[in-house]
Amino acid sequence: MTTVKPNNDNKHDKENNKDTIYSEPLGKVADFVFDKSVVNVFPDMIKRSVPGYSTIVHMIGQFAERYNQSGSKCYDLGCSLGAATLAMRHRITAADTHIVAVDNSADMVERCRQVIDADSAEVPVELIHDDILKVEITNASVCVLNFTLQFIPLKQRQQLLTKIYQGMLPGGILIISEKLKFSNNHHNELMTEFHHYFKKTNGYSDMEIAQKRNAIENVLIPESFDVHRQRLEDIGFKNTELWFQCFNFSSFITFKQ
Ligand code: GEK
Repeated sequence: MTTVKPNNDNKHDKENNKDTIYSEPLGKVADFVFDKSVVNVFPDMIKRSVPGYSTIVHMIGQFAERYNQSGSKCYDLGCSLGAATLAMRHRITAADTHIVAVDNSADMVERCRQVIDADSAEVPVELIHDDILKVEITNASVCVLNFTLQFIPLKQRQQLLTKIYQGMLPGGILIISEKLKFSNNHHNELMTEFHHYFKKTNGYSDMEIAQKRNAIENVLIPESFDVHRQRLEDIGFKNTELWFQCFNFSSFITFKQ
């Protein structure tokens, strides 16, 4: 079997930026990458695939409004097209605060720049094309990993979160949204089934769901909430709590005191 790169060929769907990347049968499905074909359909893809995504993005704005500190930075790590950046940008009120948005996909960053330039809010945004494992984090009052940590190799997650902790100010908040896995197999399968049904009711076919699952399985590695919390508390974060969950999608907050 040959490995076929998925494509987005239907003219009507293309014009509507509809995600049809896995709508044709593929021989062997290649690992998922955040390239131009994904960038073109990303808002549609994430809205139809991640239950609660819009609510989570909106609430990131509310957290940023509450926790941003004068003269500090707010980081959007793995910013994609800047949804969380814009949510924060429109809610931050403290003087002399700016947002640092980082993504390692050149295609994402290029499109994100257009999105930010088209937005008229005043808070400055520094957009960086780099690996979040490499960027320096300093003077941070708000840090966001909105469905990004799950793409970081397991062995590097502790190192990344430690760097974030060290770069945060006392009183700062870290917001992490992740796909979860559950230790109870029955519950894990049930949540997976509910998630797939959510995608089906959003117009994805069984074949699209199955092919996307294959493409993502080596790339997106979920962990349980207990594993996330233990690692964060080992690093020094306090009061790690879930504030949102729908099936196997979650968002949690944790603090530097
Ligand atoms: C949103 N937060 O819409 N360094 C930088 N970026 C990375 C890395 C890395 N090592 N690994 C992955 N990414 C966004 C959604 S999407 C989630 C985040 C999803 C980037 C990757 O290029 C992609 O843009 C993003 O993390 C994950 O609020 O697609 O499920």
